[in-house]
Amino acid sequence: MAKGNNSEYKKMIDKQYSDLMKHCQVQMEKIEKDLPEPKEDLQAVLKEHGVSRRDFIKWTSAMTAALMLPPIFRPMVAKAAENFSRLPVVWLHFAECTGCSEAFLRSSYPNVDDILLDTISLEYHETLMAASGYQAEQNLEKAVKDFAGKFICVIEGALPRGLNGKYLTLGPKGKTGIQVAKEVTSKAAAVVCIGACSCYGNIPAAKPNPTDCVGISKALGISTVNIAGCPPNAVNFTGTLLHYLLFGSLPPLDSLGRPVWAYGKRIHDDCERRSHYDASEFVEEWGDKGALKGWCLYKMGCKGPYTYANCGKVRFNDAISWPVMAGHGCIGCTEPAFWDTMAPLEKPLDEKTYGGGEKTVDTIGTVLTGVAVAGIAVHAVASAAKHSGGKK
Ligand code: FSX
Ligand code: SF4
Ligand code: F3S
Repeated sequence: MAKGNNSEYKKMIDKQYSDLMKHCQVQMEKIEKDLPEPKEDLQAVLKEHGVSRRDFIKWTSAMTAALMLPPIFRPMVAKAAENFSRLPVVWLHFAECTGCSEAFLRSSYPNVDDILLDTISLEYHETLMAASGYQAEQNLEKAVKDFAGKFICVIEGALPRGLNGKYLTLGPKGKTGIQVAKEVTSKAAAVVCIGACSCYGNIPAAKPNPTDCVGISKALGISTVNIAGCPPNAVNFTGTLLHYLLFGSLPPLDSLGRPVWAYGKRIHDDCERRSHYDASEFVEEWGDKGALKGWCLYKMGCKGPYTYANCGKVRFNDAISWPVMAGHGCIGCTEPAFWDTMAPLEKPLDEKTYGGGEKTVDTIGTVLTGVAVAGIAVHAVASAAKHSGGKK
């Protein structure tokens, strides 16, 4: 590129970032005006858990990069984290195993993301609250009324549609899950689905699906942000809420409702065993010499080539490990209907359907990438006009 063009380009980028920064400052002032005072002093809570200022700064750098923002946004990310406990959250549970809440809340060595989740202003959460029966129902009604249009509705679990929704009833009045979900989501600022069950139906919807379970978006006909995974990674949830606090809007989503910053690439693209895949070095049997050497798990059924998520980058349990690092292939848990479409989980997919095993796996991946990218582009146009988790 000619020198003149270079400086024009730099000017354009600088202008874009300075506009984005101004937008971010306006949004954060608005949030400070509109939302209740922080319930917790984050710096004090971090200190209590032994997280140093240095660790927090390191975390803001990593989160800023993960959200695809330049380093000048680090102080804003830190400020958004300090505002985390201002955001009122109503957390609903439907058909699921509660593994998502468990995964988020039971960390023996909590990192900044876990601590942020601890400070969240939970106005209602069936697993954690002491109230039950009529009192619980009143708490829910009060939270929805007091924070109408301002709270984030987080949902775990699928909704059964069979028997007019009666496979799942809740509370002393015996409301169906569908009724409760409609009442609450219609008053929320945004709906965030946690886990593959609320996103796409998952295990409760696996064949033969006798209760006709589906994900929230499909059951209610609304747009949802889908933090996919069974269970998902806490980082992908905290990052999405931080984006909301920073910009007053949800992050761009792919065609399946997943935030692009977290689900924009395939497991296969960020995998530490990828060089072995490229060199055709495969584990052929559990515990063989390839397994000992950390070779590729494709022939043991790894579905990384068909799965979009950042597990290899952010890992789990304070970034200690992730499925492929632990020695088992990815089972595709961030993809819709993976129990049915990715089975058998420890064998490569049917070659007739998917066209010829590992030789063509990248062609399939490229085709799938093309579909997802087209979805992202369509969503970007739609979300520019809408920019919230409201009705379709
Ligand atoms: Fe589903 Fe979550 Fe898997 Fe379990 O709530 S995503 S079955 S880990 O618990 O919904
Ligand atoms: Fe990694 Fe699985 Fe891809 Fe092999 S097939 S490189 S183990 S993601
Ligand atoms: Fe799920 Fe595969 Fe990640 S199984 S946790 S998407 S590595």
